[in-house]
Amino acid sequence: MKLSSTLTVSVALAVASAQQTIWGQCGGQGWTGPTTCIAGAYCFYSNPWYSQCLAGAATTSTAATSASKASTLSTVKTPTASSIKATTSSIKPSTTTSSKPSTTSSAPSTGTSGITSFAKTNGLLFNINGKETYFMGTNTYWIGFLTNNADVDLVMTHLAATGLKVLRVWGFNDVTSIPGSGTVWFQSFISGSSPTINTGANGLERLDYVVQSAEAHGISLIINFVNNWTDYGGMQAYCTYYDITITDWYTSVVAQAQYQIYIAAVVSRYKTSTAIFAWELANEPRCSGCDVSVINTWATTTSAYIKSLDANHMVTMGDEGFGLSTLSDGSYPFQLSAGGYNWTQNLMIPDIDFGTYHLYPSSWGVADSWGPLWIQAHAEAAAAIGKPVIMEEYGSLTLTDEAPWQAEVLDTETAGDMYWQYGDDLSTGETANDGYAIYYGSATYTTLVADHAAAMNAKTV
Ligand SMILES: *[C@@H]1O[C@H](CO)[C@@H](O)[C@H](O)[C@H]1NC(C)=O
Ligand SMILES: CC(=O)N[C@H]1CO[C@H](CO)[C@@H](O)[C@@H]1O
Repeated sequence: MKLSSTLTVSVALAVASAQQTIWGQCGGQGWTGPTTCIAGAYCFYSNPWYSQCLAGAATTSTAATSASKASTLSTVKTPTASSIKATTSSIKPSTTTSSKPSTTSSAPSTGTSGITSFAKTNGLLFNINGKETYFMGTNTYWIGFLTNNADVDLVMTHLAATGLKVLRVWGFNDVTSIPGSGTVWFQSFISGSSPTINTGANGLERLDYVVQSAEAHGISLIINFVNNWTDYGGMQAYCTYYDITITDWYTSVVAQAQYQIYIAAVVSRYKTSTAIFAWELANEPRCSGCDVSVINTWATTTSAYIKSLDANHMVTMGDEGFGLSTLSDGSYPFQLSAGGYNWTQNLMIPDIDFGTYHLYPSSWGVADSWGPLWIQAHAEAAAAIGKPVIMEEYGSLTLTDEAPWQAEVLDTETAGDMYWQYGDDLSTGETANDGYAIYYGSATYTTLVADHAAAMNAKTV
């Protein structure tokens, strides 16, 4: 998911008539409804098919029309740790940062592990902690950026109590200037200095604690290495530093060399940990206007590189699942041009162990009722290749629309589904909400999370 609810406020948006409410649609091809938002909200451009009203104010004074999209996007600021409710009790910055990956494993000491074996595939399913099972999981992109261990433990305790098995977290946090001491960052790209990996107390030690807590609570982690989007730096942080275009990121020798250095730094810390479910190449990689061979070659090279560092763990893409012939109705998400890749072709890469896809109909110009087709298509295509597939992010702003998707997951050979996004009440208040959050303990949490997790865990193998 692209995060957009935590943008820095600077300029108020002019008021107009027929205004859309927060999280409602305010633009996109074919959209005939309101194009301005109520007071206190602004129209945020997501893609050519979808703009959405978000709380706060835009960083430009113009509503996000296609004409203003470039400037809107280029002025978007990276969310700060405080905007994702990091604790105010700051941890001292480490004086030891290193631009080289450590060569020895420095995995945190674990005490009693809740997971005794490495997760692996078994046909179209996974073996998790020694057992073949379907699973439900969720996403907390922010958990590695928290600075309070008790908050991390609280989330893990709640996930385990719910029967959720797999948690996806951001394993990257790229910055272009060094933030204040209480703000977590993992890698810096500062003009005039070498890219630096922060292995200190406000760096990868925060991810260490997530892994340690996951081990103790029996939760498996999917950890990814870079963002397609500019949230937490992303590919754009590399591109600005190396002065290359965004689509060149996948083929640039210098960008790919640093990306691999970063991968090695993270993988070396946890390669012996049974809490790692899989390494993931990127969050929602896309290559606009590129031949499908660009992403396919990058994914082939990178997945082989990860396996050369760590043969214990699975590797997956982290993509949205675009570019699919199976059951295609010709809509935008099925097209190769949507992401600049062929999903089926990528799943055939030997070192990609299972398939991922996401589901956000309202961002893609299709109806929520289209969801089951998307689920069925990926299940059929993955089965033909003989690898498991998971719906690793999904969300509707009408939360109840997700129930038929979950029913379709149960009806198909879909190994797991992971809703976007988990919400909880931490020492610093409620976690981020982009309109899709479902909070632990809420009535919706019972029906859409706890009940579905129980159904997935009980599904006959
Ligand atoms: C995607 O790749 C698969 C496998 O090579 C191929 O069968 C399919 O035709 C491709 N899809 C498109 C739309 O080119
Ligand atoms: C590196 C790259 O291709 N990033 C892409 C992320 O997604 C947006 C939306 O499609 C593209 O514009 C970027 O080029």
